[in-house]
Amino acid sequence: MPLETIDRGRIERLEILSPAGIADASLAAVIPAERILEMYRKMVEIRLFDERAVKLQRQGRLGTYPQILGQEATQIVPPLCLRSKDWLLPTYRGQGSYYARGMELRYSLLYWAGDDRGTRFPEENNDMMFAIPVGAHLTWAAGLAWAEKLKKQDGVALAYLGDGTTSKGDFHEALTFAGQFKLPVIYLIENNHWAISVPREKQAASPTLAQKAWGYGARGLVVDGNDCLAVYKAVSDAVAAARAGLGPTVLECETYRMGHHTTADDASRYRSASELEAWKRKDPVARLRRYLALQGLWNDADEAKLLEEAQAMIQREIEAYESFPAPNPLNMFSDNYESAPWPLIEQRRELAELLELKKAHEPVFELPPAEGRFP
Ligand SMILES: Cc1ncc(C[n+]2csc(CCOP(=O)(O)OP(=O)(O)O)c2C)c(N)n1
Repeated sequence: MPLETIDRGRIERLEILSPAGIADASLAAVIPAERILEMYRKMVEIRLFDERAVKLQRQGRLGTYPQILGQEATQIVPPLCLRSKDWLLPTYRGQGSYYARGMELRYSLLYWAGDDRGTRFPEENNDMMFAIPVGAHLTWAAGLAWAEKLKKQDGVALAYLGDGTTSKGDFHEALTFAGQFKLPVIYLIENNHWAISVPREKQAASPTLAQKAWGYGARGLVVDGNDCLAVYKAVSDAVAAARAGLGPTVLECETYRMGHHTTADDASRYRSASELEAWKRKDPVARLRRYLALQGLWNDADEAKLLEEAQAMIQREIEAYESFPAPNPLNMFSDNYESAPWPLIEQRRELAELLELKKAHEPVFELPPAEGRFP
């Protein structure tokens, strides 16, 4: 026969926990109850934080903020499968993943207030700064994973991206490299179904995004991204495969952005209310709570206590954020280069002069407002 089938390919999808909170016992049993409770607590905390952050933005106490409402499982769970020395490369919608790794929420607020002190990660972590340019960090993740391999270390790099970002050249460059060199890297797609106002269907003709992995010699899996147990299993397996030298994995986690793209967006202009309603029924937080209650691990009193403690913690973080002393504008020139190029040295000198002048003429002299803020 002249026509030979070389590979038929398979698309597999992992879901352990049904929206009603019933788990596939054989798969759920491998995750300790303490771990699942930790996921739940952190998801509730980040949801409350997210809600408060939007209010702060509306009150003019924060800059543009990208909500993660609905994506708590993909934010909180994957970092819990990593060691602190593994590399984490989030997108701008990543404050949950930093929080899961122990970053204090006051720094997330500082970041979204446009203050570079907002990138104060815990010392022991290999956390990279938010990637605001979509896709740029995907090749960095491949590079970090390559360095781990060259140094014969067993560190893994986990990079997040959105469904829209799979259309960027960087995604394909990174995967070509990662597949060819069998790198310990995981690309976790938060398929939240929208890239600002562009729907997933317009993003790629392939039925799934995970299957793109095969073309590069990587593994690909579709995961129910609102199912914490499935996300935990999929990421843990991908981490184990990476440490065992089996190369990269692409995980397409199906989830939904329930809020606006950022506080600068209005999703009601391009998205139907019925679509949102359908996804609300698959809410990752409520789903895990149902599971925990059915297992006898959680009740209303536990919930009330958690909410009270979380609100108090968030309030403390907001107060800490708002009592940071004003930043010194000259700091924007620090920590960028080992030896700065001359145009930056010039700009720093000019700004220092301007600040001196401002001090001398305080009430009548104001610096011009900053323009071109993200996005
Ligand atoms: C290189 C680059 N081009 C364009 C933008 C503007 N931009 C910001 S977010 C976004 C859409 C990203 O969608 P997706 O990858 O699905 O991520 P999501 O925000 O939905 O998680 C775009 C085009 C950018 N930040 N960087």
